Amino acid sequence: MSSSILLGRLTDPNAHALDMLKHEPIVLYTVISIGVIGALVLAAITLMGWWKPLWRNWITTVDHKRIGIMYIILAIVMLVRGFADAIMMRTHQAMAFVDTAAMTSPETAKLAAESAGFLDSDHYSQIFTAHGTIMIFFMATPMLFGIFNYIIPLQIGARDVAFPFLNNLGFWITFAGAILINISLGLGAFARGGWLNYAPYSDIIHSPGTGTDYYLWSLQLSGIATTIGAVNFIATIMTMRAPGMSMFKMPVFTWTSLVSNILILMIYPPLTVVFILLALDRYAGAHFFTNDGQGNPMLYVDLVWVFGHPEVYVLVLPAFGILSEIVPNFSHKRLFGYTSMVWATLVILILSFIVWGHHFFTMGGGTAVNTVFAIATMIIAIPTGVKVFNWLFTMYKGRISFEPPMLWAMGMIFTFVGGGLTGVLLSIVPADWQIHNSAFLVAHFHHTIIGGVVFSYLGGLAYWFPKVFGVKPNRALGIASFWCWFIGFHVAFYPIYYVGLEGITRRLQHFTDPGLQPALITAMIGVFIIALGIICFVLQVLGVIVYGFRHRGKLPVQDNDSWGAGRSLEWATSSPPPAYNFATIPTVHTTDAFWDMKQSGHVRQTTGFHKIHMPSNTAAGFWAGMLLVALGFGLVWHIWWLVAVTFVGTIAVIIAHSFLGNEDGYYIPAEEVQKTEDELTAFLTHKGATA
Ligand code: HEM
Ligand SMILES: [Cu+2]
Repeated sequence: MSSSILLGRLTDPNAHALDMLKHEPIVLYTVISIGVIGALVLAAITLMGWWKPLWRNWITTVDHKRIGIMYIILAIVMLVRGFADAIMMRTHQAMAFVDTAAMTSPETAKLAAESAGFLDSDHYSQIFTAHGTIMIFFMATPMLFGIFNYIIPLQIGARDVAFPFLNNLGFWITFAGAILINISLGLGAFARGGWLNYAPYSDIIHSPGTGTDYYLWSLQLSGIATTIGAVNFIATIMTMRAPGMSMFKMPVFTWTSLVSNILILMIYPPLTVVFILLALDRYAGAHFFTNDGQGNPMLYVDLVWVFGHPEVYVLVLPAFGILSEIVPNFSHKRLFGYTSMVWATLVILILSFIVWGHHFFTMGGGTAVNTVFAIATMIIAIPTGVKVFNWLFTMYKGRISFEPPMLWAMGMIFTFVGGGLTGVLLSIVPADWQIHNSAFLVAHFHHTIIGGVVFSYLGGLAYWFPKVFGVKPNRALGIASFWCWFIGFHVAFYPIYYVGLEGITRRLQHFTDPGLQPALITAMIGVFIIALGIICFVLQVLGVIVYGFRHRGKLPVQDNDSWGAGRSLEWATSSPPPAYNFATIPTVHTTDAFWDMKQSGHVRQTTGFHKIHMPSNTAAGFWAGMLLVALGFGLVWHIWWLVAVTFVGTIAVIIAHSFLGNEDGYYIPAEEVQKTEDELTAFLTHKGATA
C-alpha cells in the first residue's frame, strides 16, 4: 500500500484511479463531453450574469415549489444518465454472441467471451450496477420527491412544508450523493455488485477497489436526505392541512404520499445500518458479513431486502395516488371508492413489510418460511386489484378526454397489471426456483417499475405541468412521447421474458446460444423506440424553458383550473402559483374540495388581503451539500485530513445556520399580495368576458 497523507490512495497504483479513463474509450469520451458541456454552461451563466439570480432564486431557496423543480431537473438528468447505460447494455447484448463451446481451450473461450460485443465483463458489471443504482436512488426517488414537494403543500392548502430549511438541506444532500456517485465515472470505478451490492461479494477481499465505497457513501447521503424529507412531509401533512380537511377528506395523492413517507421512515434506517456495518467490514476489518470471522452474508441479504422490497412501494404507492387524481379528472367523474382506495393503501403498507423473503426463496429458508412469504406476496395482489378496479369503475360511463396525462394513466393500468401478474407467477416458490435471477425477473420488475412507476410519474408531470408553468407542454410531443414509451417498452421487454424462460440468467455479458439473438435484437429495437420517447419528453421541457426565457423568467399568470375539471386544492390557486400559494387559506368541506367550491358558487376573494409570513432563504443547505461531497470523496480515497475537515465543517455550517441564520422569515406586504392576486383576477375576468 502506498497511500500518501495528502492524497490518500489516489496515488496508490492498486486503487486504479485513472484506469477506466485510460482503458475505456467510452468513459474517456463521456468524461470529456461532460467537461466541455459543463464548461460551456458555466461560461454561459457567467456571461449572462445569471449567478446572482441563480443563487438568490434557486440555490438558496426554501420555496417548496422551486425545490420541487430542482429535484425534478436532477431526476431528468439522471434518467438520461441511467438510460444511456441501458442503451449500451442492450446494444451490447444484441451483439455479444460467441459459441464458446466450440473453442479449443478454456483460455481461448475466455478471450472470445471477453471480446464479444463492445463491453468487457468488468465494464458490463459496472454498467448494470450504475444503471440500477442511479435509476432507483437518483432518478425515481428524486422525481418522486420533486412531485411531493410541488404538490403536497398545494393539495392540502398550505403555504409551504413544515420545515423549509430541512427541505433545502435534503435537496442538496441528494444532489451531493448524485455528484459523488458520478465522480466514479472518471476517478476510480463504479461498484460491480449490482444495485444492492450483496455481501460477501462487496467485502474488501472480493471488491477491493473504490467502487463499493463510492456506492456506500453516496447512498448514505441519499438515504439521509430521503429520511429528512420523509420527516418533513409527514409533519407537513399531519399538521398543516387547511381547516376542515380531516384525514378522510385528504386527496388520494396526499394519502398515498403520507403512507409512502411513513414507509421511508421505517425502511431507510435499516439501510443506513446495513451500509454502516458493511463500511465497518471494509474499513475497520469487522466481520459482519464475511464468511470467516463468524460473519454471515445472509444477514446482509435480509437487512437489505427489509429495505428493498418496501422501497418499491415507496415508489409505487404515490404512483397509484397520481393515477387516482388523473383518472377522475379526465373521466369527468368523481373517484370510485375513495374509502376503499385509502384502506387498500394502508393494507399494502402493512403487507409490504412481510414479503421481503420472496427475494431469496432459493437461499435455504426452508418450506415453512418460503410458504409464509409466498402467501403474503400473493395477498398483496388483492388491495392492488381493488385499486385497479376502482380506476376502471371511475372510467366506466365517464366522459373520457384522451389528453396526454390520461394516456399515461391508461397505459399504466394496462402495463402495470401485466407486470403484477408475472410477479404473482414469481411468488410461486417452485416456479421461482426455476426463474430466480433470470432475465424473466429483469423483465418482471421493469414491467412494474416502468409500467407502474415511470408511466405514472410521467403522467403526473404531464398533468401538473400547466400548474407549474401556466402553459401546457406541446401536446403532439406529449402524445408521441407516450406512444414511444408504451410501444417501446413492450417491444423491449417481452423478449426478455422469453430469453429468461429459455434459461438466460440476469447480468450476463455474453451469450452462447445463437437462437436467442433475434430476441435480444428485438429488445434492442424496443429500447431505441423508448429513446425517441425520452427525446420527445426532453423537447417538451426545453420548449417550456424557451417560453420562460421569452418572459424573462417571470411567467404570466394563467388559468388556475388548467384542465377545466380540477377537483383538489392545487387547482384553486393561479398557475403558476404565487410564492405564498394561497392568499386566503381555503376551508374544506368535502373530499373534492375545489370541485365543491366550484359547485357551491364559492366567490374568490379579490380585495382586502393581509401581509403573509414567509421563511427566509439560506445558503447553509448548499454549503453542507458541497462539504458532504468532499467528505464522501475523502472516505472513498482514504484522505483522512479531508474527512476530518469536512466533517467538522458540515456540523459547523448546520450549527451556524441554527444560531446565526435568519429564522424569523419575512413578510410579503399586503399591497404585493394584492398586485399578484390582481393578475389572476384580470385573467379570469378576461376569460369570463370571452367565454
Ligand atoms: C427505460 C428503459 C430501461 C431499460 C431498457 C433498462 C434495461 C436494463 C438492463 C439491460 C438491465 C440489466 C439486466 C441484466 O443484465 O441483468 C437493467 C437492470 C436494472 N434496471 Fe433497468 N432499464 C430501464 C429502466 C429502468 C428504470 C426506470 C429503473 C428503475 C427506476 C430500472 C432499474 C433497474 C434495476 C434496479 C436493475 C438491476 C441492476 C442489477 O442487476 O443490479 N431500469 N435494466
Ligand atoms: Cu419484493
